[in-house]
Amino acid sequence: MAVEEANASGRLGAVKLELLKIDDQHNPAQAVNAAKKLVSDPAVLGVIGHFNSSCTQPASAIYHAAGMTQITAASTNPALSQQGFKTFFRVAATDAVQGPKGARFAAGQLSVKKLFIIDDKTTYGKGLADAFEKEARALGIEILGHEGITQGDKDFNPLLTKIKPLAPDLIYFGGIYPEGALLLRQARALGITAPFMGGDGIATHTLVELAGAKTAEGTYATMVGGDMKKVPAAAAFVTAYETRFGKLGQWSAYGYDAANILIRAIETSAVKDRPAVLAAMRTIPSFTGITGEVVFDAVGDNQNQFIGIFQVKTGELTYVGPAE
Ligand code: ABU
Repeated sequence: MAVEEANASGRLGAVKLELLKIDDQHNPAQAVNAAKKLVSDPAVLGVIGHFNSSCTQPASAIYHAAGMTQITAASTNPALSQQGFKTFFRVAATDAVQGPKGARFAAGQLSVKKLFIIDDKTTYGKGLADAFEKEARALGIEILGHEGITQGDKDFNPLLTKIKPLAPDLIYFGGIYPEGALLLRQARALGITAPFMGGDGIATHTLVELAGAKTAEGTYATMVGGDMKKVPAAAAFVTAYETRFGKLGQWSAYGYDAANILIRAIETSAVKDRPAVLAAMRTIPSFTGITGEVVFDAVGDNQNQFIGIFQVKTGELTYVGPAE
């Protein structure tokens, strides 16, 4: 939508932007292949991506070597911006903020005293779960256990059977919605009634679709943003998006803002080349997007580190409020 709007506006003169789409299949090796393919084409001026932190990490080294601007809308592992890559930018908040804020919500609003942590052993999932655990411990929550699962696995019954007699007040999951939905379904089938919570990896209506509305009911998730449907500046985008693609994805507005920032840099560079686009990125002190004010710091992170709390209520992922 951002590319189409830029082309329709004529703001790039006679130039028409072309959007190339590559799927890294949430596989780090495929992400490297995708990155190599993109940098090999001199017409490619920048990248919006990747989604998974475990894909962004190896791909970002390739973009850095090629001097190509990369803006991720969703990869939240804090180490990504600590690699010394001046080509790296992100509009989402990081898990160094998301994890502790989730723990504070669990201790405060949910009065959790003991919990069990599961992560998917990925750069994102383990990083988020570790950040959550550190703050939870500091707040006096008893950690009954912290175990890893493997992405793609389907049977979590052995782990859940071990968790059940521990009777946690909460099960926290650092991971993504496919495994999150399976964990929920299998936990409820075993009679585990403890509330379930995770980060932005499960903060999507797809979790509800995969787990089933009844099973997902009550699940909490932090999200690197708030309720886009209540943001006046996002109203036109939300309506146009949902008319065209269906339900708004949790990261859709972040992808739109990331694309518009890159387009602004391309415009500022007079559509010259990668070094000019990268230099133009540094001249954008702040960008008023539909997700709010995007202000990049020296390492490419957005200084706006807003985290929202969501909960599945009557089958809908519903905004609860800002996380403190
Ligand atoms: N931030 C959630 C999903 C993407 C990632 O960071 O791996």
